Amino acid sequence: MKTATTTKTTNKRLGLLSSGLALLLASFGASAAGGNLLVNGSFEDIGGAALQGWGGYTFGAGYSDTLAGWTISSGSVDVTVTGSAWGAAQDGVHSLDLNGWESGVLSQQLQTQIGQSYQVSFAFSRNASGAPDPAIALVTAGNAALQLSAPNDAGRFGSPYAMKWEQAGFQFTATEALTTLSFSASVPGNGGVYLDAVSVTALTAAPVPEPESYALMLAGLAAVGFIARRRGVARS
Ligand SMILES: [Ca+2]
Repeated sequence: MKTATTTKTTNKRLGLLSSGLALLLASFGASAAGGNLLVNGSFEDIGGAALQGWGGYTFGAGYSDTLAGWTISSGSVDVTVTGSAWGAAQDGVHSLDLNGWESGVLSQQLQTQIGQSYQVSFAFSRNASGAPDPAIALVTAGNAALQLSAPNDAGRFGSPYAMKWEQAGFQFTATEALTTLSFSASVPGNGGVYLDAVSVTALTAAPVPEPESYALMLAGLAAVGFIARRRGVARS
């Protein structure tokens, strides 16, 4: 009888202790989530955009179609389709020329955590049929920036119908609760830097836990302290 009672009490204590630890792990695990924070980073969602006469889709000021997740604050951008006469995507079937009918500025606002570091990654190429040499674009996020230069060298970026892609990226640390990732074409005309598979991911857990994490940690410690006290009382 006594043995059975003791076992039951111990299980209850272990249950309380493990639920406290589970809360602790859950609260810290949430801040280290590593998914892509961008919407439509691969430009696969073109909504109900109308196919243009040149064989792709144009988005921007003066065009009725909108590109899910993204803002085109200046000029226009083109989305081209693998299998058409324009472009061969690096991911999925769509990729984006930062120069639509003219140089474009493409951006997306992200919810970020101040002090948290993030990785920006993407594939880039160039419009091999018409872009200036080199095609140039500026990428910014928070206080970090990267200039992309895609020269028309010996097939490095392939042909208009079979583009070759290169990987690029950089890191930034958020200083605001909202951070804007922006791609700006730096060359005139209707051909420029191509983009695909854009992602932003959190690099590590935030260095400073949120207040609710502290609360959970204290609750966990209190539970441990309570169990220790109970054991002390039982022994004496
Ligand atoms: Ca794509």
